[in-house]
Amino acid sequence: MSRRNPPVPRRLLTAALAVCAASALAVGAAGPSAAHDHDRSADTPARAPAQSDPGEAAVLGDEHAQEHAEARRMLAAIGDYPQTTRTERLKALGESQAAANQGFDPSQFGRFREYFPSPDFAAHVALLPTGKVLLFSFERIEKNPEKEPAPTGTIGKENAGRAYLWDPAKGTGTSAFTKVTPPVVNMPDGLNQPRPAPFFCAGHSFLPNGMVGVFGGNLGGNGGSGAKLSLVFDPWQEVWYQNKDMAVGRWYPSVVTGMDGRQLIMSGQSELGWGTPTAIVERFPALDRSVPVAKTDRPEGWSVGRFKADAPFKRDYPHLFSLRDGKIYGLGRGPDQQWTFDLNSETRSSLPARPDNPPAPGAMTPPQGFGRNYGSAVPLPAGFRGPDSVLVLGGDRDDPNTYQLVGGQWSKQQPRAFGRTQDDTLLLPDATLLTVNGAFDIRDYGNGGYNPNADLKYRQTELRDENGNWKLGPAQRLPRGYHSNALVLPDGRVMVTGDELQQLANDPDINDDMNGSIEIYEPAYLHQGSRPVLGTVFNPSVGYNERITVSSTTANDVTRAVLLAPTTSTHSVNTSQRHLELRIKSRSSGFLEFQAPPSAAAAPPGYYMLFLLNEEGAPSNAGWVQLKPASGGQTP
Ligand SMILES: [Cu+2]
Repeated sequence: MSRRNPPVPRRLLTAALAVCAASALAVGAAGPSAAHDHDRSADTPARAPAQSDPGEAAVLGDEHAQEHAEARRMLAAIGDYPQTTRTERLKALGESQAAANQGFDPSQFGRFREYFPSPDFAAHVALLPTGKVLLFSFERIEKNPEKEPAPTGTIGKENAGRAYLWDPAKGTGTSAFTKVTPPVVNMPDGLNQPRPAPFFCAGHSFLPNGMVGVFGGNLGGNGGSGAKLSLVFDPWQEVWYQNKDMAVGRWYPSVVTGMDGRQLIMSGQSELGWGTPTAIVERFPALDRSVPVAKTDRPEGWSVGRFKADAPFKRDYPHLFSLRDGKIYGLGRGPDQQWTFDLNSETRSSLPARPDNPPAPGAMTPPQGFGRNYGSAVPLPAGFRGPDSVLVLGGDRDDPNTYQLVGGQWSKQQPRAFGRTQDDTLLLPDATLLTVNGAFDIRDYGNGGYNPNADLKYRQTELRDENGNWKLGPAQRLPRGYHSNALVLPDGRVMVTGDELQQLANDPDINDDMNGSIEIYEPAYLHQGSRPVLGTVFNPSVGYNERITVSSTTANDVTRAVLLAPTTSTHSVNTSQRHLELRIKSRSSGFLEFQAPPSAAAAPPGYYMLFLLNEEGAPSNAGWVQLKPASGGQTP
């Protein structure tokens, strides 16, 4: 727990925050408050009350009439959100980013490089084993970022999904994106209005054949009610398959792939609406089928099965991980909802409560057991045999501490610079961690709800070294909070995307079909000089403990080889990512031989990126390796 090298990062922190305060103000001046003359008084406590209507007050009472008056004033104040505001705001963000990042040496902190339009808001992302990225979300019902843009409350055909593939090999223009519309479904909302499946706010993870199983979504209305949708995206054919509905609707569920290659689906608000999280646990595929292993194993019309134990999370989107002991760890947002699940006995056991900080004085106290907001959690790298611990980071805006669960015990670990929610923390190939994105609250960047003006600190990255110490890094261009995402690309760069509110507020052309944006971050390991070269992976599909042979023109410079699981994430929940070292078994000029992980508990079956690293920590471009299930699969 000792802090080994705090002076440098702390000084940079102070400098960066000084820049931050100034540029946050600059953004405000150039942004909506000037161009848009927009009264955010509803978010400012010390303001004159709106004038209530005496007639209304006589009927409704003073307090209720006052609420109506405030609502009318807010609506009148919102008005239009013109393109000039978006353009000026985005320009100001570029300027404040450049100013904030002047002092950051790329060889120590990495740097943000590219920023380009994307067709999708990308509330959900998945890095596919083809190297392409699946982005999906919803058709917007609103262009004004100060109103709710998602059709969460919409019943009928406007409640629809939308999906795209981005192929990084094709660059950053519109031709690098392909539309992959989800299956057209008729939702059980009584309206008989088929539309592309409203699979946003679902949960997802990978199947052993590289496909993405997506469960739940938005039925529409009741504050967020769950769809029973069960879908699979096939990255090889680039199509969606529809499977048999789940037993229960799920809005905001979590999904994790276990050592058996099956997906466990937990939590989510049921079809009855918000406030009805289901305790039912389901499994895909059901036990009457083998798991899909070959690229041609096509889950279509398959069933989910009921898992015997239940999972009574009081809130949605719990963190789920499969750790080295083969158990599923279910870490709820409430501190007292921490469990393990045994896949063989189908039972649930309790873990100690997480020692979260009590709410700060004056902070709004959430109801008992509600716990953290959305925020990141990561299974920490732990060598050849897979992760045996989880670090819970974000989700409490007042608490910068990080909490590690290892051996069934919680401990406080080194804090980050400040508390943030809606953040994403990635495992990088060199076993360091990167936090990007974040906000004060849901659709709140420090200046009130639905106000896109963001405190610059939430745009600032934070980096954790292998000893667990944190330092602040460069600032991203766009603030990204609720519905933000990030993932490591096979070339080692990091893709940052998501958050429809900010993407709407800063859209360079609101009338084209490019709803979103992507920003690319190059970690410091890409600024260390030459990189190892990975040639051919001779065993692209391999069993546990078997040998993986690769060619490399820099074989003698390779000091480390790692497997990094691809990310699929949403709402700061990323159950897939995982980092394993590989033992180097032999080395000859031009070739390297590694030992695959020992078991499916160490690394669940599926596709992994294989990176070679040199002494400076620079990674090669990744090759893909499929770890085959121990007991066969759908095809021998
Ligand atoms: Cu959502």
